[in-house]
Amino acid sequence: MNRNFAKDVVEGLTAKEKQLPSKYFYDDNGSRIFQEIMNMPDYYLTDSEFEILSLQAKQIVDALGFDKSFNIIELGAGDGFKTFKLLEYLVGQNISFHYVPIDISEEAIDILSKKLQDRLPKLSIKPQVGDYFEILNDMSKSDTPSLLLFLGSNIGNYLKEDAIDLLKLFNKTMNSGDKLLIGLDLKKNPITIRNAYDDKEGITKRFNINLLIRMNRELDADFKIDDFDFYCYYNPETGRVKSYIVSLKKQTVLIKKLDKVIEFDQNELIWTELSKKYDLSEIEKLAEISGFKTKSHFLDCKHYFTDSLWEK
Ligand code: AVJ
Repeated sequence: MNRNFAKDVVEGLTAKEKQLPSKYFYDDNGSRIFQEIMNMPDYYLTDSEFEILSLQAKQIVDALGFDKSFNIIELGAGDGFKTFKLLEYLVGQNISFHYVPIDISEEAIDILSKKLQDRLPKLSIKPQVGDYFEILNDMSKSDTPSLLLFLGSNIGNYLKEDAIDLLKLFNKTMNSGDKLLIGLDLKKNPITIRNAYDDKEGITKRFNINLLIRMNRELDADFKIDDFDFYCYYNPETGRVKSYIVSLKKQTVLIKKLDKVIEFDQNELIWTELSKKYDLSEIEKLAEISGFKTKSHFLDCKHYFTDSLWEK
C-alpha cells in the first residue's frame, strides 16, 4: 500500500470539505486516460504547446545561450509528444545535449524511451523514474548547465502558495544561469476553457472517476462507481477551473484497508483538481517571487498558451 496515498485519502475524505489531490489521477490507467484527453480537439492546451515547440524551437534554443553541452531535464515527461519537436530540432542541428525525462509512471517512461530511440536514434537519453527532487539534487552537483522543462500547464494544479514553494524548490536545485521553460495556460474566452474540461464524450469524467477505482483497488474501498458523477466550472474572474466528483445519493463507503467509513450526503462534492489560467503579468510576478528572471514568453498564434523561459 502506498503510504502517502493512504494518508492523503484519510485526510481528504474526513475533512469538512472533502478533497483528493489531483496528483493521484496518474496511476498507469489514469496516465492512459490523460493521453486520451490530450488527443481531444477541445483540449487545446496540447495543440497550442505543440505549435510553440514546433514553430519556435530555434528561438527557444537561441534564447538559452548555453555555450557548452547541457542537460534537458523534463519533469513529468508523460509521452513526450510535444517535447519531441524541440529534441528533433536540437538533434538536427548537431547541438550537444542529454535528455533526462523524469516521470512517476514507469509505463509512461518506458513507452517514451522506446519511441524516442526509434525516432531519434542519435538522441542521448537518460530516463529516470521517481521523485523529482532526489533526481534534481543529484544532477545539480555536476557543472553541466541545465534546462528544466515543466510543460503542459502542470504548475496550474497547485494553489498559489504551493506553486511558489515548488518553484522555489526547483530554484534551489538549479545553478546560476540554468533555465526553466515552464508551460502555462493563459486566460482566454471562458467558453473555450470550459469546453476543454467539460467534454461531451465524458473522458474527463472517466479521468476523475478513476480515482474511485484506484481507491477500490489499492485501499480495498467499495465506492459504487455509478453512484458518482463529475462536475467542473471555470471562473474567469479568478482564472480557476475547479473539478469535482459528486455523490449522487446519500451513501456510506467503507475503505477497508484504512479501517474508515466515509459518509456522503446527496450531491456532496469531492474537490479533485485546480487548473489555473494566468495572464502574462501574473506569470512575471510568479517568476520573480520564486527567484527567477523572466527571459521571454513564447506564445502560440492564438495566444492560448505560453512556454515562458525563466533564468536563475
Ligand atoms: C496535466 C494538470 C495540465 O489541468 O489541464 C486535463 C490535467 N485535468 N483535464 C490540466 C487535466 C483535466 C491537466 N494538467
